[in-house]
Amino acid sequence: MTVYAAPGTPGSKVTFRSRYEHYIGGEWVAPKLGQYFENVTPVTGKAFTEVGRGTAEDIEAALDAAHAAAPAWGRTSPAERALVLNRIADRIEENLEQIAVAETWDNGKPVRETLNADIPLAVDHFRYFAGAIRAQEGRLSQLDDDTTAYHFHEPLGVVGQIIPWNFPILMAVWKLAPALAAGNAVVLKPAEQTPASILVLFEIIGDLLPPGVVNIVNGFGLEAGKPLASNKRIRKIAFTGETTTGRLISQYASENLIPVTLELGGKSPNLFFEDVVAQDDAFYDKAQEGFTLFAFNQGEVCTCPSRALIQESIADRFLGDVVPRTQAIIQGNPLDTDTQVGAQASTDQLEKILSYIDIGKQEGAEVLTGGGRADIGGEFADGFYVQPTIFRGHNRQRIFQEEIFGPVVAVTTFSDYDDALSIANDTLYGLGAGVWSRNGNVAYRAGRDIQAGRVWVNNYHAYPAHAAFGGYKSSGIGRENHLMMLDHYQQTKNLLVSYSENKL
Ligand code: TXE
Repeated sequence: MTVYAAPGTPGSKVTFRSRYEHYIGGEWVAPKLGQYFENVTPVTGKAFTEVGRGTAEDIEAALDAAHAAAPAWGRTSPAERALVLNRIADRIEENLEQIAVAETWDNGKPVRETLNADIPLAVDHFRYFAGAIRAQEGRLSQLDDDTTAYHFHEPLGVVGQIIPWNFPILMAVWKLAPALAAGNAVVLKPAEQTPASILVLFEIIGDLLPPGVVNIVNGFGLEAGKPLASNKRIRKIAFTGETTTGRLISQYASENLIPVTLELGGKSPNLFFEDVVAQDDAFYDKAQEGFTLFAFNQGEVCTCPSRALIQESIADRFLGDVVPRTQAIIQGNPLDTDTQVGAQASTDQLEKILSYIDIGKQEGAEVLTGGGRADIGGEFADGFYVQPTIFRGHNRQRIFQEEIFGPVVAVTTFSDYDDALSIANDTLYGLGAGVWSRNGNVAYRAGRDIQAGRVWVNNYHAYPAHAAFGGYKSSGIGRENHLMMLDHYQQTKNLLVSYSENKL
């Protein structure tokens, strides 16, 4: 067990500045209107720094810097860009603990996750796209003996990216790595709940990029996000956030006829077929662990397995095993490496989750464990902690249909395969899903029949860089991760060349 010291206290490698400005053109630039907003840590509920409150004027300054940098960056060779991305990955790795603690302090998630998942995955993402861009080739079609069609990949130019607060650094890197690999310059707006950790990251890696290739403007959705997403000077907008906000982003983008990629909400079903309990072995243990992952990252994950569907014949046995297992989850100081569940990212999110817990109770769903705010005590008394909560009810209840985005799972049962699939697909969303079965045919068939972009079969919540991730239905447009992501940040140039002296 290691308990990291709180940032700014003796023994901590992290000292946040008392005030952060925007990062524009490789420099720290004060907001044009001179306004700042407080950044609160969910760990203690106290403000720890203030951050520039961006407006349209700051977005324009960032776009000026991005446009100045884009042509030269776009002309660098894939090998040069790969070198830069690999250097960024190395630098992050060298400063892993510092960045992980900063991320934990900003977001509230346990340091065991930032140290072992968020930041290492960010490192791997830069390395993956460094390799992917070097391996990418154009195409050539031989139309006839004298005529050739060349297909080149070209960057889009300047792109906008809007980031949520649930994985502040990783969600930024999911978007930055492919955009930079493809040769674009970026203006990025972090979420107002978690603006600081990405700025700590750029204090560490900023010098590795030419000035203006990445620009960061903080601020609120309507004040800074909208002027970016609706700007005529971007060639693409990428967004992760709420489905209703995604619709707005799509509207802004349609005005300028630019492409969008959207990663939106989810209400992911996690299906447990009766054969999982056939033996009390490692597989059954793994399946139970797969159930408890609803509390991973405090449930603030767009693919949170927030609906568990259990075959009726095993429901009592399975719940009898997973309820105590959920109760054994260690919740506490996010800076303690033993802690498994930390704090919700913001006071708004805390209130939203608690209100859904009330809704579940009013709807008549049965609380099997949890069901309220968690009392961590001491210096954490004002932090934003919620008990991992299991409800049992039916799929038409609001807690089964609406995204809670907290450590709350709604459990129901199914009779057979068809019943399971009809409940699983009875949702607006289609981002993630889980299937647990020892029967390969059932697992494969369910994986294909569930309407979701990512179905984990006999595992859950793995996010490797080389597996495509994205939503069906109201969960989004486009994909992230995987080399197919490069398509979202490139356009195709076709040169149609005649080598004939006389033939038209
Ligand atoms: O999201 P928003 P919020 C879900 C989750 C959560 C709910 C609300 O259920 O409880 O959304 O969270 C920027 N133009 N997810 O309010 O508003 C905003 O500043 C341009 C799921 O934080 O979508 C922030 O940077 N930008 C999700 C980002 O959009 C705008 C992760 C996300 O904020 C804007 C986060 C506008 N008009 C929340 N309005 C996931 N899929 O993982 C807001 N923003």
